[in-house]
Amino acid sequence: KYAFWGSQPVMQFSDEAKDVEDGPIDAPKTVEEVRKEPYTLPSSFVWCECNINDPHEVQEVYTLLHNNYVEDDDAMFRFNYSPEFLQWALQPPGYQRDWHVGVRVKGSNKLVAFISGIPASIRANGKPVPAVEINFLCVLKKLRSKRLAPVLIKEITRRVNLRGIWQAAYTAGVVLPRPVCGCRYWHRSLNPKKLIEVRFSSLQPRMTMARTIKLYRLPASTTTPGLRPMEAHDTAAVTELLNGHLAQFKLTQHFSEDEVAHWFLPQPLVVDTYVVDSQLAQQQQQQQQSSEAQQLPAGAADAAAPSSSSSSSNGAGSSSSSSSSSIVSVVSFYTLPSSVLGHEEHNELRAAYMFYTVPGPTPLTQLMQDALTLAAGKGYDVFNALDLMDNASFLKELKFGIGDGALQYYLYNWRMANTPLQPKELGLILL
Ligand code: NHW
Ligand code: EN5
Repeated sequence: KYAFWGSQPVMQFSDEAKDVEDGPIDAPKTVEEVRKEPYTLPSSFVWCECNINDPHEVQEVYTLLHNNYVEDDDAMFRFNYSPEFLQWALQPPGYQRDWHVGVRVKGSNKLVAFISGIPASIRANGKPVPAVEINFLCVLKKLRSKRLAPVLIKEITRRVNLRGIWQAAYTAGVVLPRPVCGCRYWHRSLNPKKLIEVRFSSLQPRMTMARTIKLYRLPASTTTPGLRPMEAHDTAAVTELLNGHLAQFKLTQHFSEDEVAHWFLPQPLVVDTYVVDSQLAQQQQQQQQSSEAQQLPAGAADAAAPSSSSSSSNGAGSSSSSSSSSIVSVVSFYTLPSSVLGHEEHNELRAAYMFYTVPGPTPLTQLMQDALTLAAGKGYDVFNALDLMDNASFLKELKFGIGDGALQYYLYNWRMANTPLQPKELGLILL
């Protein structure tokens, strides 16, 4: 068992929690010592670099994943990352083209396998660990169980090591040596009728369809005053809020401003980020009060309206940051549809996945209720979240139900004391 992973610099199940200290597993190496030649593939295949900016090449990666990527345990749904999403996911600041690794068939040139890495500043127990995040490992179904995956993993390791990076973070649905944390997926129905039709969920005993639809109905509009889409000029404020919030978690990521702009500025059908702008909240409150005042008999209006001279602009904003920004909270989600396999009527499930969220002074449950409202309004069928960070505090109240899938978190060439972590100690989200 684990012929490959047993030979890699990863924590092993045999490692005892008590004698583990944080740090690298392999003896430190230099770039000069890294193997210069690519690993050998079976003779009918060749390595390639996938140029994700080229519309044809991103389509090839899209098609490989569309037909061969991750499915649920019953093979009813398969992740269907869009080409636009792949371009976003694979090209953050500092991305390397040679970390978008493909395998093609000699002669036909067909793309049959893929693996990718992107740079990320990981923090483990407060210590910065320069790392890559590995994702989108995929081998064509017809080529499974031929030990191609270990070759892909060794080759991307070599290419990452050639740039002086020695650690990686990755997630998987399967258990390998050795998870740093195990999380569960939770699901919030937005379109219960469709979810039941495609058998993503089932009608609960003693529930009718009509009662189920009513149970999951969301308001037409959000409730948090000052909630609006993030804009480019919010980047510095969001960076400060996000890094400040994430610092409490034992395993997390640290974001530069450029990275925040990349990962959070809204892109339709890729990523959605909303901020709570306390200044806007105050304006909205004043507008509401003055419109309420107009409903009153003449003369009463002056008494009801707040004195507009007291616009000490940064009122509520003072609660969190030293800067002069009025941004106090952040909530975000990304779009990852799944193909519905073998269904007559429906072929796609529209899913939103909770991304990073900073509650600030806004109750997290309220912020997430607004995220659900926004996602429902945009036509998503389901909103998914993991039980990490503070999510356990809202999942049940907001009518999320636990899924049948788990997500394991891993580190390559880094040991962490006192692992596995509890999900609430984990502050890292991979796509
Ligand atoms: S997790 C999603 C992975 N992709 C899929 O599940 C798609 C559908 N499945 C496939 O395409 C997110 C194939 O089944 C794959 C395995 C390609 C998964 N991670 O070639 P063989 C990510 O992308 C081990 C790691 O015969 P196969 C994260 C397995 O335990 N290892 O299998 C990726 C066995 O090793 P063992 C996995 O089914 C992180 C060996 O592969 C794995 O034809 C990668 C068998 O290979 C998985 N998800 O292909 C690690 N699934 O020891 C990055 C199976 O048990 C490490 N295996 O004998 C860091 C690198 C960078 C370091 C930089 C310093
Ligand atoms: C790399 N970034 O298993 C990630 N999904 O629960 C790679 N289940 O959607 C690793 N089986 O529970 C990803 N419905 C690992 C996850 C792979 C995909 C996966 C699970 C996560 C999932 C659904 C459908 C199950 C279909 C049958 C599920 C129940 C939802 C229900 C809603 C109403 C309230 C109760 C729960």
